[in-house]
Amino acid sequence: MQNLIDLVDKRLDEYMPVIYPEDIFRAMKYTVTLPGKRLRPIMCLETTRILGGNINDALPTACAIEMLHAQSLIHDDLPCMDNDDFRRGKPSNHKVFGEANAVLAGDALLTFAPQLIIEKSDLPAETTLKLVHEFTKWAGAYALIAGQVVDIESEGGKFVKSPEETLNFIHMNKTAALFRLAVRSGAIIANADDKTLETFDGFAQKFGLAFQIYDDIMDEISTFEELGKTVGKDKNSGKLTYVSLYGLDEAKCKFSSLMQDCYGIIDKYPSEIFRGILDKLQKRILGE
Ligand code: GRG
Repeated sequence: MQNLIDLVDKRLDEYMPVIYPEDIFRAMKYTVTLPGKRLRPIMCLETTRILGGNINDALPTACAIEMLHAQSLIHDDLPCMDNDDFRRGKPSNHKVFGEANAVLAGDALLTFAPQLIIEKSDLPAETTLKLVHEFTKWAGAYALIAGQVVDIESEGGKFVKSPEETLNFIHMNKTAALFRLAVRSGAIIANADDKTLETFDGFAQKFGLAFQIYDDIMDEISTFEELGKTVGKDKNSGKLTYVSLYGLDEAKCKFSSLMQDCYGIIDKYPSEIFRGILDKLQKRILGE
């Protein structure tokens, strides 16, 4: 796992030289290179590997997905959104570079990421086109952005659908979307057939939901030191989360059930990495 993280970190650094005007490149690199878990790029690389592809072919896309994730974190932390002063254990992007540069750094990452897939992937044109299509699909208004919009709406008490449906919509779009992007991209790079791609997509949907429940529970039970961001924020802002809707115990049950589904799917593949990720999350929440 650490080898893959190092590989991704090295590439992320290489892909973003700081040139004039330096402020924008510094702001972009700041959040991207802070120590995150790198779950999405690792899941992209590992999907490619276990499906018989070459992880070198997947590195530009894996890094592009981490840039998209960093972009979403930068914008999520802005005062007009979640208004969080800390991220990955350090002051949020806008706290260091100012709001204008943080907005621009997010925009720049969002546009630079697909550019990277096109310029650095040494893959057949049709594969690259599929990757850019996946990227734009999951980053856009029909997925990630939709999740964030409904998240913000729900915080203000606006519900068009039931709270259960609203929560599911938020989690599927705000969180599961990027895990789906990661494994679908990995499968496309490995030239997987449609059935295999759908199997991995199904895994990512379950994992994404489980991961957001994990995130919701951690907001309740964890510390700033462990999370690297303000804790207890969801509760204080009246956010709709699994914990606020169902309570801590029910949230843990739902998490556990989704994790079992994830193990069931991934057990068919020889992957220490996927199992390691599941084990780590499960141990932290359920202690087993
Ligand atoms: C695409 C234009 C455009 C906007 C994005 C701001 C926004 C719209 C979406 C926010 C999405 C968001 C912040 C979802 C939270 C998902 C989540 C659980 C993040 C934490 O992921 P970790 O724990 O973070 O993997 P690290 O720091 O470890 O990478």
